[in-house]
Amino acid sequence: MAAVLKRRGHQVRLLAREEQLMKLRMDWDRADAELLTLATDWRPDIVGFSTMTPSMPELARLASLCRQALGPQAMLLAGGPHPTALPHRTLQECPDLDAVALGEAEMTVAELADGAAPIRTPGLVVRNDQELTATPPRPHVADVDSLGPPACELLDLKHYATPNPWMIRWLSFSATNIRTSRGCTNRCSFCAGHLVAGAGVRLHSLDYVMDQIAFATDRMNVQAVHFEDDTLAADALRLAELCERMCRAGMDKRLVWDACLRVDQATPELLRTMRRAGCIQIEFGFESGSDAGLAAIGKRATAEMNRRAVTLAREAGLRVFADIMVGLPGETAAEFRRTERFIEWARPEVLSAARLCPLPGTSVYERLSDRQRAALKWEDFAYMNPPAAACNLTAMSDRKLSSMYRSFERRLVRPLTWASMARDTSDMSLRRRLKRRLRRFALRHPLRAWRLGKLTR
Ligand code: B12
Ligand code: SF4
Repeated sequence: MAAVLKRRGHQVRLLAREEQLMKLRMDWDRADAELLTLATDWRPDIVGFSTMTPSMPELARLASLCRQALGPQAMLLAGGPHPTALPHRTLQECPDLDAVALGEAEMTVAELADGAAPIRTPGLVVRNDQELTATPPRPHVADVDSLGPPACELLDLKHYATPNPWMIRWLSFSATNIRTSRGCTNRCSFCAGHLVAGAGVRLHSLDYVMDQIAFATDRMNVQAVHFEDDTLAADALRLAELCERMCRAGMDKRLVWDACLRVDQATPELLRTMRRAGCIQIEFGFESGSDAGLAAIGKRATAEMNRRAVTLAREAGLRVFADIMVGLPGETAAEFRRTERFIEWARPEVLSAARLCPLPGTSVYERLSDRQRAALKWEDFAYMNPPAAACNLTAMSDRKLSSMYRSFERRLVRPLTWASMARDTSDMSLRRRLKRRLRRFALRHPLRAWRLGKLTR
């Protein structure tokens, strides 16, 4: 959105709230003060908030702060998957917002910034006095290259290129993310990806992708790239061609990378080609080790296909990143145990296990009763907070599900994660950083270090 606005001659500032809070060591008051200073010094005509479900209460608070600072003239607008799913409710919960953009909004914000009246701009729900009015839907941008490269220059690139174990999970590389397509080949019942991307997959050209890779290596100087596509292998031939072009450009020697694949897309040839081009890890949305569980979420995969994908990835020399979803609709204790056995067998280098959250706009959400919907609290949609007991969709009691989930975390998720982190030999790995800190401590306080050593021996 920022890139499109800039190309049309508008001035844009980006405030990445997470980056800001990290830099301010989570001092929320200072972060708010910075936001207010930016708003009052710069006095934007439009303030846009990008939000996901857990940050909805925060959106209402920040919109109110901006309204107080900017008065009624500024247009306050929100977008993202959550407002797209529930535009009217978003406007009711955030009384300071003027409008909500639905779906992809590069062209919507561009037209608004050019001066179009909101009520005549497709892709919005607009607050009009006391009424909420939906404008006609906006079609998806067919040629995604036409939007241009992201306006990375608006971000503090050094901050993002600092080595960290989150981008290529549990390997501390300096890394950035690149998206080569929009959309997915499937529509799982818990996934909200289609709300913004729509049906099907739209691909960036390989020239565009290679330019992004060159930006990552030459301008950001990173060691690794995380391809952020829902699935990088939506078109297997194109992915093989991308790998070939990366090898020809010498990127296989300069970069390592990882990507998401669906298990049905894993073939020995494709995985080997990816490995040759510098791929080190594949993220698979296995979700469950049981056929019934996979069918319940419309995954279009089986437990056998999950096992086959693990075997093929290992044979190609790739690390396995397993996404697991616990609390699937109708899940029984026996099915949960099948998932545990699958993980015990696969022993993935990365295991991300989450409890299913009924995200607005997904078929899981649509199937909730009014009582269950009323029990939802948006802040509970973050990983750290378990969803409300009323939203337990399994065949187990909430107590049983919670205790099985806790034991799964204790027995498998944490040990596998610690083992993976301990194996990270990169320069910024947790182990090395800890050793460096201990060495520094021992140099400064030799007596205390000696005593500590005696105690821990
Ligand atoms: C990359 C990613 C992340 C990254 C970066 C997030 C980010 N800020 O972009 C990280 C890892 C941090 C992340 C975290 C989370 N994510 Co995430 N993530 C994604 C992913 C894979 C790609 C997002 C993307 O780049 N899309 C491509 C661009 C073009 O689309 P977009 O970002 O949606 O933006 C367009 C529109 O939404 C709209 N728009 C967006 N913002 C704004 C703002 C304004 C003013 C306007 C007008 C329009 C507008 O216009 C944009 C351009 O077309 C999506 C899956 C997907 N396919 O989208 C999930 C997804 C967005 N994530 C999801 C979730 C649930 C989460 C978490 C809540 C998980 C958790 N439980 O902790 C956290 C929340 C983090 C937070 N800060 O709130 C859900 C969102 C569902 C929802 N209802 O909110 C998705 C859809 C995946 C899913 N499970 O279905 N995520
Ligand atoms: S395969 Fe992955 S990205 Fe595609 S719909 Fe399912 S969960 Fe979403």
